[in-house]
Amino acid sequence: MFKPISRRQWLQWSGFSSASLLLSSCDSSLGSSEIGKAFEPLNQATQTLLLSQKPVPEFPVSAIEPDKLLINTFDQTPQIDPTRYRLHIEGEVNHPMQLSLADLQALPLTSMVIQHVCVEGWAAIVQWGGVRLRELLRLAQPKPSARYVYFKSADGYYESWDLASAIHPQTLMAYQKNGQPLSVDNGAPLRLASPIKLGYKQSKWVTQIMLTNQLMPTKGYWEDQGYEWFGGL
Ligand SMILES: Nc1nc2c(c(=O)[nH]1)N[C@H]1C(S)=C(S)[C@@H](COP(=O)(O)O)O[C@H]1N2
Ligand SMILES: [Mo]
Repeated sequence: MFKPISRRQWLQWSGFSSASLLLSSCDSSLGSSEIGKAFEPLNQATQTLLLSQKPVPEFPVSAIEPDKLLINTFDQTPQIDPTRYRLHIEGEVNHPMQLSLADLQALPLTSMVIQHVCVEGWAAIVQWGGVRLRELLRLAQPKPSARYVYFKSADGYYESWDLASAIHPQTLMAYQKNGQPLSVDNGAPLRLASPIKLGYKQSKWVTQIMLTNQLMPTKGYWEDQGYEWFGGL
């Protein structure tokens, strides 16, 4: 059942090789033709998954709890120069990409007020603003073989999600919190935010999104120490 990952896949994921980036015709800025692809469907299997997704009810802006979101970082806040920042999208996609912050901010902005729940015993109602991960994947065009989405962060954190949760309409790559630019401690320039997963699934400082056809032996920073993988809410 479980197939060991290929060397190439592992190298891509662990970031020891940039060969995949060099081989792909990716550009650091989105041309108008790339933007046009945002209106193309995802692949057929993924498109079918979309039909099964119900939005989670959101809270009014008045319910935001600005002091309740605690900074929770396993190690140290990484240093990222926002002008040099690139989000890499690769793996089982037809169009590997590198997106700058300007590229991301040129895409449709979605805002939502949801509850963030940390298994350490706290929760906070937060407003997140950003681009739907679904839109980014639409640009990258997942191959039919894509089933999982790995997120790599600048502090060494890593996570993996099932594809259905990744393309949920309320799964965002956020760059705003409570109507302001995201603070560095909260994951700037870009973090995951979604009302369907526990706090530890919501990677901060995401630099790489890699689609895979299987779950690898390393599933997530906390999962590899015993936390449950799906982490659903
Ligand atoms: N890169 C990275 N992302 C991370 C973490 C981390 O240590 N590193 N901690 C996770 C946990 S356990 C929680 S509860 C939330 C906390 O987000 P916050 O610090 O913005 O409140 O981030 C999640 N994402
Ligand atoms: Mo957490």
